[in-house]
Amino acid sequence: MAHGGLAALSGLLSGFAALAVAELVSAAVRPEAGPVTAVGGAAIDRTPAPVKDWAIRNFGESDKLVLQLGILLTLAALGVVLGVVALRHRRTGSAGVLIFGAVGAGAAVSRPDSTGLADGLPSLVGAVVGAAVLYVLIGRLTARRRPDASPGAGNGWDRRGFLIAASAAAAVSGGAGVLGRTLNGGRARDAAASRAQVVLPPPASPAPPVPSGAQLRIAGISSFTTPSKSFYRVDTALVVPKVDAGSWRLRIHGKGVKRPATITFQDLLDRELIERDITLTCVSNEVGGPYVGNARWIGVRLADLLREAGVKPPSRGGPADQLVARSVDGMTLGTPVEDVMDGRDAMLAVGMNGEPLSFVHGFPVRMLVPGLYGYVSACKWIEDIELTTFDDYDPYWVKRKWARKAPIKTQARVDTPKPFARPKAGTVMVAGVAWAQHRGIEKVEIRIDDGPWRPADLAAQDTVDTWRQWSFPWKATPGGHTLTVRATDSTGRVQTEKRTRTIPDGASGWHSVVVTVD
Ligand SMILES: Nc1nc2c(c(=O)[nH]1)N[C@H]1C(S)=C(S)[C@@H](COP(=O)(O)O)O[C@H]1N2
Ligand SMILES: [Mo]
Repeated sequence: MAHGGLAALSGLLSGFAALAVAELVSAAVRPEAGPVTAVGGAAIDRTPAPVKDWAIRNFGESDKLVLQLGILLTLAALGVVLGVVALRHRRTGSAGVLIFGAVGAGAAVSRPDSTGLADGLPSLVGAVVGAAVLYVLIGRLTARRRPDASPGAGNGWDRRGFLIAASAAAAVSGGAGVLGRTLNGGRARDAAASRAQVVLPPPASPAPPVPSGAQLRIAGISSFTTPSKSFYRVDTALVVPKVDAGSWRLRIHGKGVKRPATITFQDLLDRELIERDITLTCVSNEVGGPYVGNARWIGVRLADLLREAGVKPPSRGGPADQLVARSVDGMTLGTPVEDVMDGRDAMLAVGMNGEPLSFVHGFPVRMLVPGLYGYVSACKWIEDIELTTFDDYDPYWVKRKWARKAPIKTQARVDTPKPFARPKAGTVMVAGVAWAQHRGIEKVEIRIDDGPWRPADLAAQDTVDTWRQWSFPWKATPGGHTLTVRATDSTGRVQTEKRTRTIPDGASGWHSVVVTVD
């Protein structure tokens, strides 16, 4: 191999050593303080909303995997470049490694969930080791052959010395990386064990059974209750937080809190639990999009906890109009105190579809407020509730130009037929779901091409906080057709035709599907 190639390999090995050592050190500090997680998190926070939307649209829920791969590929490319640079300027190459380590450390220390300067250690120690590896390897590559060198030595360089050093660097880094991974996995294993031990008590206030007529028997329609495994996931967490329920605490404090409280997971289970069907929707959901799901949640009424802490809603003279929920990964979400305390089933959920929350959906505890988009209400991995005002504090998404308040907009979606389907002429079942959480769906209408609006058949309504299925037996005639749907909520308001983007407060407009009837 030419020297240039070996120098590039040295750069790669240097990067590998840096990451592996960082992984090991992060086990002693915090797994989230590792450079890839920290830089990735910082990148997510700085990504402009349109790019984020684009990433979600193109990569869906693999967006985080794509980002991590991107970071690793970038680091590999940088390693190659630094290796080649080091061949001519040995110190500069190593200094480059140190500079990237400093960038990683800076990112780690400034993460919202950072615990201080210690979070910079994984990147720094990793970079020092990476820089040393590069320095030594390039030293072997550029060393002069000693006069008594064996015939196996290359043209003027210490081939044997290089091979030994390179193999040693690879082996030791590999070992450090595996050990770091294993140690970092320990916390996750404790959290998984704590989840396995959770037994959800029966709710004091069970949800009424889902009416049998709420689920239509039509192929291709969304199931009324979304199985937890296929429930959409939207969050900024590169690494899913693994929280041990045994050491979990929730603090309630802030403006107008007469009796600040710290609550354990067991405290929650010991209280009266409510069970409710609630349809959750993401503000990033496009018209017709997939980021909506309905589950049966079990948890504690949030308003009760707030009242016990002495909190009053603004309408009764309370000084705080915004509740800021904070998660273990530093996310902040702001919810109107009035909405949480107006009698709706706002809850701290501990269970989803009959099981403890899964890690991706917020174990051990998350917030839910029927009627509000997730980004202003549904804090996962919650650990802190602060009563404040909208004037005093802007949470994460509001800092990024999303609206302070965001009730869910009325929407209807055609689930079947799918876009560009080719159904046969005759009766074709058009069906889907409509939602207007906390108001309820009163009517759904269908329009074929430019024809008149005709009422769809509504499935039974579960509650006003859930979506509602609908269907329409369409006498399909051959040719291309556009099927458009719109809903009316129970206040009598018809879903607006006006198309808006998702930012700042949710997409509006009618969903339509184009099909060709054979
Ligand atoms: N900690 C945390 N909670 C969060 C988020 C997040 O990024 N971090 N995203 C919110 C958004 S935008 C939505 S739509 C819901 C999605 O919840 P799900 O992933 O369980 O469907 O979680 C909310 N809670
Ligand atoms: Mo969301």
